Amino acid sequence: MTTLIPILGDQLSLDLSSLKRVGKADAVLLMMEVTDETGYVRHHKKKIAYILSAMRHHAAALREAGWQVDYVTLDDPDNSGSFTSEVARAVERHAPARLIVTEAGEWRVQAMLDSWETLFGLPVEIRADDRFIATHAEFAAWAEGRRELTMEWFYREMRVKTGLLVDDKGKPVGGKWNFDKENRKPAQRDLTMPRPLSFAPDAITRDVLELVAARFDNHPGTLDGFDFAVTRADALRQRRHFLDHALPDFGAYEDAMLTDEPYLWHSVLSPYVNSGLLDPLELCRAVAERYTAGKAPLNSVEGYIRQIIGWREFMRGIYWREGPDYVDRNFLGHERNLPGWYWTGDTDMQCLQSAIRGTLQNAYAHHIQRLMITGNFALLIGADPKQVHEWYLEVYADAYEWVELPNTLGMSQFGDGGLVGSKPYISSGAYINRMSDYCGRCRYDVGKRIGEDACPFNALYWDFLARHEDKLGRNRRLSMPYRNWAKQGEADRRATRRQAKSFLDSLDASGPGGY
Ligand code: FAD
Ligand code: DLZ
Ligand code: SF4
Repeated sequence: MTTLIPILGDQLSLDLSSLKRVGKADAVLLMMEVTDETGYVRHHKKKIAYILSAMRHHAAALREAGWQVDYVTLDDPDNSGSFTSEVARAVERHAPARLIVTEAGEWRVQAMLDSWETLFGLPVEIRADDRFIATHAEFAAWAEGRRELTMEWFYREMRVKTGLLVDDKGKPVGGKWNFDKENRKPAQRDLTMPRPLSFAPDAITRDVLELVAARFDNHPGTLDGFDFAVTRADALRQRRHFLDHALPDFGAYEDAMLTDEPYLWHSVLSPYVNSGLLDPLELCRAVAERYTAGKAPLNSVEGYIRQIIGWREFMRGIYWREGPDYVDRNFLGHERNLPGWYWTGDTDMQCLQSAIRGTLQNAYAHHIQRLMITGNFALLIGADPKQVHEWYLEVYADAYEWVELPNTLGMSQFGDGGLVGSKPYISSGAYINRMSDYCGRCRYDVGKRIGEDACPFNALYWDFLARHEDKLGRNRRLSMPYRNWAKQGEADRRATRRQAKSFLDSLDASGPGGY
């Protein structure tokens, strides 16, 4: 009795739930490179190269572990282009008695999985993805009846559930659950700064790079310098390198930004965690051990673990709880096109130029660049949140809708009206100047609000608050800036709004966005 087990591109884990309690001799594993997946947005070239190469290496690892793998490449002339049509062909080839599959990471693909039983007239067992810490039911039960869904409360439950940094009385190690206040230092350029490891492409990766160069030339980003880990062994090397060299200062410099330093003390592990090469809980345990061994301070270790068992799990919970229509929310009614230079980095605003050029080069930007540079600017100009979402989904190697959408539409663009974040993440130039070295290199003057050389973030910040006073004026967390705005003289307020309008007009005049 053959069992057909489709393995999707973000299910690259040897102990995936669909592989448990299945006899290797009776199973065929199906992996599919399909144009539906490579083309549902214009993924960055490096993102496609990473996923296809990691898939091919994973197929080899599965075979080595004794599984039979049926692998369909993108350039197979018979490739029919979608998960469903490829499973249909595989059903013809292998005549399975049943299918087992681990649930998909997003609504779009889950709908395909849900249709298979009827379509193929075979039993289809869809198993929960146990690489996550909270089940869907656990998140739903936690959220049920709460007026506000606050990540911090959810995170504490995940700390207790996993036992990470919790003592034997259920209390947080160090006496506090959260050390975020210690994690807001600006960084200085330093010759001893850590750098992620670089992995030279092997023959499999070189084949993939050739394929991607030929087929996805019109996608954003570059393939130059592709050096991702594409196997679990190399992803583990990257993990070890992070633990040894960057974790101790991760916390202190978590929010810092420096020109031409795309990685700072970040782990750069998200592509590996999200596609399955690294297990999130195993990673958190390795991080916690560094604290126990006295090799990394608590603010760094707690901060890192919070990102994974707190934010990452919370975002997944929100994504599945809110349903497939979440993507259409637009609480602030924003409709502006993203400027075309989001796909080139050709702007003289140094902060945006640095974040976008780094993104196009590396398919990576660290969190505070995503949130407080590209996200902040898009929100201040009133960009259409769906366009912003598609941009983030395209350009980052770690972007899958379940994690990208709540981060972008929810946390960054306030499109859900405050479900993910209790206030919009906006700032004027002052915050960017405090946390980075961008402003000193910029043609704009961060100290000015009015004038040809005034930092655009300054007028845009106040204009945003003024434009949305009806929706945001009663938000307790914005009472200070609204009081401050009210105190500014009428003439100053008018001048600020005129300055913002002329900047926004010039953006609109520069033509439609899009790649
Ligand atoms: P580190 O700073 O080293 O953090 C450690 C790990 O924590 C990350 O690898 C990641 O797994 C997790 N993490 C940290 N913050 C978050 C968060 N807010 N949500 C979920 N996980 C988190 N992350 C993605 O994995 N995919 C995305 O598509 C994505 N889109 C984002 C879009 C926007 C607008 C914003 C503001 C954030 C987004 N994030 C996304 C979250 C975060 O920016 C990235 O996880 C992080 O930058 C990845 O780099 P790193 O591995 O060096 O992270
Ligand atoms: C993102 C992506 C890309 C670019 N290509 C493939 C592919 O060819 N085959 C595949 O199995 N997966 C790919 N993926 C990842 C899938 O989109 C991802 O597994 C789904 O989003 C899961 O919901
Ligand atoms: Fe960005 Fe303004 Fe600073 Fe220039 S001055 S880098 S636009 S914040």
